[in-house]
Amino acid sequence: MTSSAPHGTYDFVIAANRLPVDQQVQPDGSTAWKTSPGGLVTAMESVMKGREAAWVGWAGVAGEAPEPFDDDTLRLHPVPLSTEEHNEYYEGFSNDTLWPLYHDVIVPPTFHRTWWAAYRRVNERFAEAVCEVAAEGATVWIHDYQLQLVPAMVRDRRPDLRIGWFDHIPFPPVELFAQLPWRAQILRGLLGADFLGFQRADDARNFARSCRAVLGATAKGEKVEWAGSDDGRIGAAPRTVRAAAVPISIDASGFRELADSPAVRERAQAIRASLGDPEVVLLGVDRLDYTKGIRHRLRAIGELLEEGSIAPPQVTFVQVATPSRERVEAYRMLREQIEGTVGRINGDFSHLGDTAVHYLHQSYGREEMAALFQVADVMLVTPLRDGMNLVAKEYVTARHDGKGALVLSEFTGAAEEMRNHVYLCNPHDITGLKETILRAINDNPEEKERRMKALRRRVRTHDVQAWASAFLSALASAPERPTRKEVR
Ligand code: ADQ
Repeated sequence: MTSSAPHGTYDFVIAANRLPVDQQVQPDGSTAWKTSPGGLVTAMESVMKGREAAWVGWAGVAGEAPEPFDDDTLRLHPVPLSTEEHNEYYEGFSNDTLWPLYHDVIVPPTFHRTWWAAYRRVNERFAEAVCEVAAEGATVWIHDYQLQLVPAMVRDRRPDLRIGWFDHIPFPPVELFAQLPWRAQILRGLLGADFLGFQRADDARNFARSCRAVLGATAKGEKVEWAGSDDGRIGAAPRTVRAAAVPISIDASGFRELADSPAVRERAQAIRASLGDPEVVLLGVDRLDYTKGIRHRLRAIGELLEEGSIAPPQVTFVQVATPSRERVEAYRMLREQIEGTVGRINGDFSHLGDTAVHYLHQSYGREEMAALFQVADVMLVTPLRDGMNLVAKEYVTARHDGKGALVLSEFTGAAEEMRNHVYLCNPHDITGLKETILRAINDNPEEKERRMKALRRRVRTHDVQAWASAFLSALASAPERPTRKEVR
């Protein structure tokens, strides 16, 4: 198929809000790019081998974008965002409209027409950049909720491309999604893809049901068919797409190797000693986000301390809360609430030298995270809603000693895969959560090891490399399912 837009030379193009690099200031004052470590980068490395690949994304600095440049074998193509666009498209529409709406409206979403206008404009810019770098017939993989209009915007310009989109966060039930004033435009934007990947089958079904209810599309099994529209707006052409679950994972072998290193083992011992060698360490590690259920967790911990079911120095709780989206009001309020609660708990239940809750509002390197996981006798992953939750998968991968126990919320994508071997909880049920935490502490060691072994096997065999190739096989054969042979 031919089209009029100019073509690039890259046969594999990734589009994500952020480029996988950060600008760093060198000691001499000059700046250099440093690859940001992360599962997505590792996953992409595994599928980019032997391909001419480009990554389109924002470089993380508002204002003029740097010229496209090469990082090893990957072409990086920065998309500029002004400060105002960053405020309206990213912090506004992405993080204060879509994020709360897609996470069960835990806080109310904010709807502003100016934010929507910025979202559309920035999505358009991403689409133009994708078309500029993509070769004839290239495969394009678009990531996440910040770029939901890009699939149709790219297809309108370049029908020769094979377009996939992956949703890292939940897709809400239509009863909530329908609140969005721009719901039809978002669905039309997404239907520009050939394949839409979700964390859970329920997310894919929510999407299909929304297409039916909002656009009048038909949905049979994993296929969504839309007759199109003659209004000439973005994404007007008839479409048949496939929407299905492809749960994301972590670079299990890389993380296992790191966690198994002598340096990390030593660090884990040092951390345990610095906590006063407690009998039981409870750990939570989350971005400081209202979706992660940190307030509910603290409530449960506070009550357990009050009842005397747990007490320092024998039992201590470490909560790492990674700084996040600090310019969005809901996040500022959450931080105040959490820090107030931690202060009250420690005021009531800590003694000199024995802290009930260790609260760390900081970011750490991978080694430190792996060491912390090894110290955690019980890991508390209790979000109110979470697309997947990679911390759960990292925790079990770090436990090369086969010990530890994972308390996991049923409202995470991870629970779909891990529910049979975790200590499953409903974080809204504080009494139930307390019981589950105590069960995870007190269960017999053989039972814990049996569970941990099964969890470790699951993550080892379903790692991020397997995720990326499953996604690409699904994309290549969409709207049909790939045959067994096609799944690499
Ligand atoms: P997040 O909401 O960011 O991701 P999660 O999946 O848990 O949630 O990933 C967090 C990552 O950050 C983990 O790799 C973790 O180790 C790391 N991290 C957390 N705290 C840290 C700290 N203090 N220092 C250093 N690293 C820290 C979104 C969705 C999830 C989905 C992922 C991937 O919200 O549901 O699982 O994308 O699709």
